[in-house]
Amino acid sequence: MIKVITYGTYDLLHYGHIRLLERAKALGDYLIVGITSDDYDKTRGKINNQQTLMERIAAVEATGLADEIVVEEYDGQKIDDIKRFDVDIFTVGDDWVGFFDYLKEYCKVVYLPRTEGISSSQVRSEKQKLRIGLVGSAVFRTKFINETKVVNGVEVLGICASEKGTEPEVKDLFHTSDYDELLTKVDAVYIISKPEKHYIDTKKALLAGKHVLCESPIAFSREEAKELYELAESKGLILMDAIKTAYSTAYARLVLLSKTGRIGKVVSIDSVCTSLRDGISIVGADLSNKWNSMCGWAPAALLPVLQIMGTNYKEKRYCTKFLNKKDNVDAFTKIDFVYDDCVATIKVGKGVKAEGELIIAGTKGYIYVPAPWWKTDYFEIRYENPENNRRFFYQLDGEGIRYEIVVFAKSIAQKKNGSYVSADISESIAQVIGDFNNRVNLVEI
Ligand code: C2G
Repeated sequence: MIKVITYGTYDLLHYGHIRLLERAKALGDYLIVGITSDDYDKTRGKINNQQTLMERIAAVEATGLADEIVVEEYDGQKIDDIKRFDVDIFTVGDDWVGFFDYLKEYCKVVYLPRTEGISSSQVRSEKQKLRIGLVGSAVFRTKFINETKVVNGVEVLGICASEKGTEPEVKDLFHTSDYDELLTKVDAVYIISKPEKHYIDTKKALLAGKHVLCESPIAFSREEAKELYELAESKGLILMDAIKTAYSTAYARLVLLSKTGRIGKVVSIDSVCTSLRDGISIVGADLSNKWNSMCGWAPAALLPVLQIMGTNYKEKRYCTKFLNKKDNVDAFTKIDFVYDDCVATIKVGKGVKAEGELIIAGTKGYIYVPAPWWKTDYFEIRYENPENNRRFFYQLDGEGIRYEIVVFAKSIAQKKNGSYVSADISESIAQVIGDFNNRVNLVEI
């Protein structure tokens, strides 16, 4: 019996895939089809899959061409599979010609002509592109625009700069200072205006029927944030709080791990986020276009606390060192949270530098995420006995921003909010910022 193996993603299975499978099957008597896992595709830079692994498997199964299906999860697995299944022929489309010659050591390698004129990207892009407008200061603009370029089905159409930016104008985009004009031309906006404008900018976009991805905090009080989510819901629109850290696979996995009991019961979280590069502590710095430490860092620093311990803390206390109290510019803020059976501390600073690590302490061990933890691809679980320690690595591209854009676009397409930052957490963040602004339980140092 001649055994043939072939691999692919098979997203939105089309005629090109089916023809490939038919010819692969015809090369022998038994066809094994390897289908890439979602995680493996992420590491290969394929982040746009419209279908989950299970949906892709079901589609290949339905062709009736595969005698056996395996999931491809890691680089080098093809060698393992070929040996394991005693495969005679490996085959794949000739868009890969030469790439898999290393398999010739293990079996025959056949590159089949690719079917012209059809591809998953084409099927995806036949749907109308999501047109996004950017609103506000220029700080994150270039990064965001570059990240949209690697996501299928979205395009940045224009920019509304109501505040002066520090970066050169981005070419080929339409620029306006009139927000209403921008809103008439796009399907969705990404809001990066100054934090005090987030609420009003978001509300305006929602009232105009546009989907919103807004940098955190989306408002300065829980009530305002809640109002925005309710407004979005009532109009069938997607509102997402943009915290890129939530979309780092390593971060998402460590949050899940913390809930499985691997480190016992979580008792304490220390989350530190600082940076000096904004220069807000330089004497004479123009603070008009800068975010304070709380708005710049607290949403990210709070994320693990609220996602792991929940939003029902009993008490919180702020200690702040102000640079300029009148304009609410803090050089450093430390917040202590007390829950029924656990505690957390976050430290944020743009005028103070500290090690940006995250430590989640439990009764059996702790999770350690080295600096800068908010854009991490790596963490460890550490125990009393170091022999039991475990290390975890998950590829992170574009600091999580591209995955965030993918989720935003998918949520809009499927009319279902898939944000990794729930409304409850987003509202809680707005409250923590609001209470700071109102000096609730705040000690100045
Ligand atoms: N294909 C084809 N004609 C097309 C499109 C795809 O013959 N118009 C073939 C590809 O060459 C591949 C298979 O269909 O052999 C599956 O394609 P994809 O789902 O795009 O998978 P791919 O990214 O090519 O992954 O480990 C995975 C493999 O490297 C292939």
